[in-house]
Amino acid sequence: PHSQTYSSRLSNHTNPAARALLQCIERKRSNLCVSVDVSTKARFLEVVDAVGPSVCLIKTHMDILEDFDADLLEQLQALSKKHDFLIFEDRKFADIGNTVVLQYSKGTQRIASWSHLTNAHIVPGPGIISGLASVGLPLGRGLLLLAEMSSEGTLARGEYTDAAVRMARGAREFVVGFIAQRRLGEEGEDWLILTPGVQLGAAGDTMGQQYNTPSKVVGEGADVIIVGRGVYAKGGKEEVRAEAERYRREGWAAYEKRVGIHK
Ligand code: UP6
Repeated sequence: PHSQTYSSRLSNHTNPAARALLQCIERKRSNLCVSVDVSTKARFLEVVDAVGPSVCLIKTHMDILEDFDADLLEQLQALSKKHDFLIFEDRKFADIGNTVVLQYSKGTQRIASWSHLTNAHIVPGPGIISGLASVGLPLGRGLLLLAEMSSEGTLARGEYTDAAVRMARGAREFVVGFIAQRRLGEEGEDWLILTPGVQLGAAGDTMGQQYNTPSKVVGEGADVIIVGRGVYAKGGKEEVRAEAERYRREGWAAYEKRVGIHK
């Protein structure tokens, strides 16, 4: 998959969310996911509307919103249709199967009802995947496993990362790929690699986050670059829009270089 185009990889995927993501990436010439980590509904919708044209995916942490309500979800879904992007709730599930079933399908957020992709830590073992799959598969959702993290001192490395890949192999129809810093899996396997810790012009923050550039991570195997503060911290709607477009262009150029598309 490393040197294959997004469209040629479509035939490697049966999961509806993975397929929709690959198709959206090609259609919009965007491998950019913006992580909208803001705490008010008004700012959230402003940022999503501003970056919408430039992204294939919007990543949320819905539990950050102080004024979360059903209308916010409706408006997010309307923007996803207007701008043509998918939604990824970065829930990082980490509990036993029975509990994650409830967290994924119920509560105030009912994540499974609106989020095309979500993710999980592998710490509990494969039961977490069976639990989430029991809710998500019938709805056509997809799951990413956290195989690596961007933060300094992460324990998700080496043998842990290998275990994540093995666990994914046991649930291929639902697990579509990984949150990781580089391409994972063997030749002949096709996992979607989504990579956070991406920013132009900053090495990290004061709490352990570590940044790489779009070109670095795409070169290492990222299929989707995840950018948060690099995009939305810039200020007003126009600056945020321009910044998203800058990351989209950078990410796409790095992809064309990786697969050998020369213009
Ligand atoms: N995220 C990471 N690193 C990981 C996994 N997830 O940063 O290994 C998430 C964070 C945040 C976003 O929870 O929502 O990606 C990164 O935001 P930033 O670009 O503002 O640092």
